[in-house]
Amino acid sequence: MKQQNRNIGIAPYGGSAGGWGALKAVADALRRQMSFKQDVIALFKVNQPQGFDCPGCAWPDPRHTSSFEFCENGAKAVSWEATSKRTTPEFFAAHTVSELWQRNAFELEGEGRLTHPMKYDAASDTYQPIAWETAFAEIGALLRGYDDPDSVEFYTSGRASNEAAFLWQLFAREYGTNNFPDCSNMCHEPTSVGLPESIGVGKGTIELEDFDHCDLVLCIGHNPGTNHPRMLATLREVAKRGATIVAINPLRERGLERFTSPQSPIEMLSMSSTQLASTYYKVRVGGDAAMLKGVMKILLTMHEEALRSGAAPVLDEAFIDEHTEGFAALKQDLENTDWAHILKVSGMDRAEIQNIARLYANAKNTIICYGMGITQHQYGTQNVQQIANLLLLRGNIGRKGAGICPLRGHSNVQGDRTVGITEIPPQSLLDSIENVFGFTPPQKHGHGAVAAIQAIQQGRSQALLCLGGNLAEAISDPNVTFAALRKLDLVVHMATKLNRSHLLMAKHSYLLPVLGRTEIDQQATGEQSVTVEDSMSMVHASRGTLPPASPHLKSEPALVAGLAKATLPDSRVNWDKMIGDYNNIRDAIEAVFPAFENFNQRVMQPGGFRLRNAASEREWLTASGRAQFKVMEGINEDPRSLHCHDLVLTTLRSHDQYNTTLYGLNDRYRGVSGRRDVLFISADEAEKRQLRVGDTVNMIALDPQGERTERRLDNLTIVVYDMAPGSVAAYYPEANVLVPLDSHDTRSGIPAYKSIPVLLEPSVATHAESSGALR
Ligand SMILES: Nc1nc2c(c(=O)[nH]1)N[C@H]1C(S)=C(S)[C@@H](COP(=O)(O)OP(=O)(O)OC[C@H]3O[C@@H](n4cnc5c(=O)[nH]c(N)nc54)[C@H](O)[C@@H]3O)O[C@H]1N2
Ligand SMILES: Nc1nc2c(c(=O)[nH]1)N[C@H]1C(S)=C(S)[C@@H](COP(=O)(O)OP(=O)(O)OC[C@H]3O[C@@H](n4cnc5c(=O)[nH]c(N)nc54)[C@H](O)[C@@H]3O)O[C@H]1N2
Ligand SMILES: [Mo]
Repeated sequence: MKQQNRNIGIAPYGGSAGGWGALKAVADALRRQMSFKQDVIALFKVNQPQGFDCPGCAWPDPRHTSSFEFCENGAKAVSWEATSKRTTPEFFAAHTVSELWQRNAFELEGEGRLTHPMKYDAASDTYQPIAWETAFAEIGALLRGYDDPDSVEFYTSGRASNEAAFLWQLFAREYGTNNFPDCSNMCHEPTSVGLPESIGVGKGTIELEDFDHCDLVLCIGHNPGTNHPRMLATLREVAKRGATIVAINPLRERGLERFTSPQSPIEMLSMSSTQLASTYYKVRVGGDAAMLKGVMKILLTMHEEALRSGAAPVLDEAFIDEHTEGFAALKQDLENTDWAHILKVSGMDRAEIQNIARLYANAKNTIICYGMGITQHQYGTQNVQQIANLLLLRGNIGRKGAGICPLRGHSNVQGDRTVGITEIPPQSLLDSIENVFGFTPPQKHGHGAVAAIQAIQQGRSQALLCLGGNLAEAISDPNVTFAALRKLDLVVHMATKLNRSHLLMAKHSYLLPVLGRTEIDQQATGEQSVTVEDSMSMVHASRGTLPPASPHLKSEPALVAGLAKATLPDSRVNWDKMIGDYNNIRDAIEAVFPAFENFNQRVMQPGGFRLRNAASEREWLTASGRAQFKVMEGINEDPRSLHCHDLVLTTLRSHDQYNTTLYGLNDRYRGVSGRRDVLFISADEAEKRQLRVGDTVNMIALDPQGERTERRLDNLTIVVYDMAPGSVAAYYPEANVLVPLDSHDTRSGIPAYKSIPVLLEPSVATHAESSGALR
């Protein structure tokens, strides 16, 4: 059973996050992608008051950014977009779509920026150039030909600016549908659904400055060293101030432990680092609600003891009385939850949970940050609401230095929602659109991402228009999804680079190239800016500085307007006026959404402005006007975890990846290089199965009853990693084959990408003679 060299590229990483390794990675990325002159200009303008918003992540910029904020993965995102490589008509002529299908994501996007509008020709199995006007006319005619507007899906990925997204929803609603599948449905939908019920707004409540005033930051289920690297600078300040950071994550992530700031000459030259999290708790995958309930259960006990002994109360009773409802029900639920379950499902010791509760009880101001480790579960919405409960117990919402901080994904995913990308539009939005534009938008709720794929699969939807993204690869169940998309009548992709979604051919398929954030957007009245909203409700302008990758590109707003004009000859919207000067789009946004009062004026201030967030002022926009303690439904925890399948798989991003975009094959901080075919497992779990680093296994998905399914991922190489019991981890999107389309949160519809019960079997390569599961 000996292995030959299967452990190549696997070696523990001993350094801190950031530091020289990050600088080297940037230099490598730049060398591969762009010419020197461009990179200096482009990077210098990232997240500067006059520059463009970094397409990397939605972490906010310090107010009035004066110095260049270095970020490795931001630099990779910029250089990936500003590359000098091109995917031209000649390239498409030389390669059939079937041939391109054989390439991996890295190779497809690695060809560089799309340069011309293209249309698929089935006879030659190639994409061929088409004139913009012809493409618009053909797509418009097809869209006009469908009897039911609800058979068309309008997908949005979160890079679209406020201006593009606003026009997109206006076009779709005038066309007659609320079908808005978007990347948010796969990302922070549990936040958008759960938080309005709890605190009346579906967003985070803090501002960046709150980190200057907190005593405790709990980081649950997010990996900032990779996904929000600029957050490390904030955490570093928090740690240096002596405030406490606690990480709760099944995997030990270097970015939460130690950081060498490239901005600090001392740390760089002395090769030293700042310790971030003081304590690191390895919760079992899917065990967060159990852990949170355990913490709250202890707080209740501590509170009662304090009252008995005359010590200071642990819960903020005045806040609970004045501002909340549902405390009695929560208390009841916590009393009914037994410790055996909590410990089994969370995979933690009672002492660990007690320690978190103590830290929390002793902190005056607490911020809880969370990411996909919380949301992408069958019970994602309830997970989010348990976090809100914990904060409400000590009045930690709506005051300085305290609050909830969902780490948003794409750089404008939050803004897209704010300006109307939602399949469940509130009546106020529909009324506003009618008042401002004079057409009656559809009332019927539309499809989110999973529902859209299901509608396509069942033949109820026949057209899919994608404003960016890579829906087919991002969503669960690629086998079902790929087959479904190939049955479409019409597919239109608006994109910067070639990806797998573009190779799933419908009867009529168009691939239309767009300007990226980094590029100059020239319209009738001159160069235009767009706007974006970050994770903390700050809206600011973004203006590209580089010449467009090709003279044939259209900006996203102009492209959407072109489609709308060709589809809706009697449109009530003056599309040309909107496009001629984006100030007109912003005026329209302001007319529809009163929160954008004086939009054009306020967004020109350096750093932009903050959208009002009622919960941060303790105004609760819930039905009763109070914040709500929400009890988690059903039995106490995620019933799937409660079965306590031996192993639950979570799917992760590597350090060299932006969602489905692969910049490279390394995952530096987790000690993996040059490969992605790995499975992370703890030493104990590996030992139990007699597995060692470099062994290969096949992974089979189980159904909720624990029965084997047909879904499998073969020949994964074992990486023994410091992580929670009962948990394994593999990379997204490769592991999406293990997630059935109907495995999602019933409340928000988010696919359960991070709680997949699995079993391991020896792969033939390693254990030819043995069979049977490695339970
Ligand atoms: N460079 C880069 N930046 C990005 C992205 C990118 O791909 N690359 N993607 C962007 C997008 S769209 C998003 S949504 C964000 C994503 O940012 P994150 O939320 O950080 O995303 P993930 O990598 O999916 O994983 C999050 C963390 O959750 C942990 N985790 C997994 N399962 C569980 C669990 O059950 N419980 C707990 N407590 N933790 C768990 C994992 O170990 C991992 O550390 O980043 C954005 N920024
Ligand atoms: N298993 C598993 N699956 C997941 C996740 C997970 O953690 N695990 N995470 C989920 C999450 S959080 C998200 S957000 C989704 C991501 O889903 P998407 O947002 O659909 O996917 P991306 O990979 O970000 O899209 C990349 C493509 O966007 C296009 N693009 C890049 N920049 C621009 C631009 O400026 N304009 C336009 N028009 N196009 C552009 C390029 O063509 C590129 O190929 O995936 C989800 N899927
Ligand atoms: Mo995301």
